[in-house]
Amino acid sequence: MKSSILATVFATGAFAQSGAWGQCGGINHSGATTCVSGYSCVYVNDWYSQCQPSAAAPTTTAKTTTSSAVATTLKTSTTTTAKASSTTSSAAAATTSAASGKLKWLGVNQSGAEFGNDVFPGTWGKHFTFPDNAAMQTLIGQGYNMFRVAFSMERLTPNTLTGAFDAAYLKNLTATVNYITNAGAYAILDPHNFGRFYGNVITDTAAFQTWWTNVAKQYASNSKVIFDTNNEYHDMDQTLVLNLNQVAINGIRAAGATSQYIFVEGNSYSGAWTWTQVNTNLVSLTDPQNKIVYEMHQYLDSDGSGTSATCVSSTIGAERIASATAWLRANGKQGIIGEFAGGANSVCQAAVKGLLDHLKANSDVWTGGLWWGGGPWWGDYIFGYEPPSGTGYTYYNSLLRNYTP
Ligand SMILES: *[C@@H]1O[C@H](CO)[C@@H](O)[C@H](O)[C@H]1NC(C)=O
Ligand SMILES: *[C@@H]1O[C@H](CO)[C@@H](O)[C@H](O)[C@H]1NC(C)=O
Ligand SMILES: CC(=O)N[C@H]1CO[C@H](CO)[C@@H](O)[C@@H]1O
Repeated sequence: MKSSILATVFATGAFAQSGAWGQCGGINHSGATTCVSGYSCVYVNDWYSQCQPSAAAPTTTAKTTTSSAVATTLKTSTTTTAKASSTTSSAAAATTSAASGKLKWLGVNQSGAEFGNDVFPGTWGKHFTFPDNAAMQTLIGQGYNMFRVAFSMERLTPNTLTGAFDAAYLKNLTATVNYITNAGAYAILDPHNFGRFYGNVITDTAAFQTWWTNVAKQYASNSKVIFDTNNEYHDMDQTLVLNLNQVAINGIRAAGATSQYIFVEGNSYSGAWTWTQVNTNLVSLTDPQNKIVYEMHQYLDSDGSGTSATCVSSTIGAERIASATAWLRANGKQGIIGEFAGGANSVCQAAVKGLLDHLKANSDVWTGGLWWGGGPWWGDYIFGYEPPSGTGYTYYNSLLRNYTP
């Protein structure tokens, strides 16, 4: 489904100059090879060249200033300055350069509380469960410092978006969150809802803002909680995705939760590889606390869906996120790969290593990544990361440990 979106976008550019962040070259690219005024065609990888702001444009200076301001809260500004000045020379160069930076976060998605999403409210222990504290403790012992806790909005607020909490579900969710943060790690609250409530796209932005105010009030005093506005918006109006993210930020800050990071997600399943074709309008999101992190997801199978253990190539990891790296840097933003994975085989292993090396080499804009996925009910799932015997954990832990903060 992602490839058809790409085909459409590329086809429309066939007889014109490519616009800002549009494709302008690459193997089999049949569209425009020149860019609109103020943008230059920059090689990203063999399959993809992109219209990026021209080096000498005055906007570059302004963007660098923004990036330094963001960096104050996240990273040293020296790293940012060095990286920012080389932005337009080549995003691909960073792919092959030494992975010298340091990730702020490396962690694992935790599934369970969102399972059984065809049965609401469902039964604890049958349709859904919560993450296993002992398994997370094992991962923390290995150096991981972040968990993304998936849950279902329908189970937390069963009646309406603005309605009361289910006290038992909230209690269990909060117990998981507190376990993680008391152990010194970060807990991401991930309403795993794809921008929908009981299957319907959320269009009532006022209600969504209230939902977030109510939820954030529960966690306002815990600075190790991170709010993720929603998992993987898809097939939605692009302005609606912008608005839902913005009212979530507004609602969270209105709750008095002012110390926490907020992860925003994009349309088209928040894919990093399509970000610059789909989600560029999200650049205008604002946060009075300046703690927005752009959460993108990236799988390495042919359609990017994360449903196959076969990776496209040993270099696909870095290639698929390179254009997002350039976008983050040019706009002075911070990002995280909130979901990534590969099958237990040597091609995927090289691709995952390439992705992590790219994150590290570009740690002025990338804060880290989260493997998909952990949780007690994955069984022999191809990407399962539950200690001690999960397929992904046994194959990838020795590699990922090299990247823990
Ligand atoms: C380019 O197009 C040709 C002919 O359609 C095809 O055989 C080839 O696989 C394509 N290459 C890539 C990299 O997509
Ligand atoms: C919460 O967890 C307890 C076990 O700790 C379980 O008995 C209960 O059913 C759970 N309730 C919900 C709604 O998750
Ligand atoms: C790639 C992948 O595993 N995606 C998962 C995202 O989360 C939902 C809900 O847990 C799963 O059904 C998907 O398989």
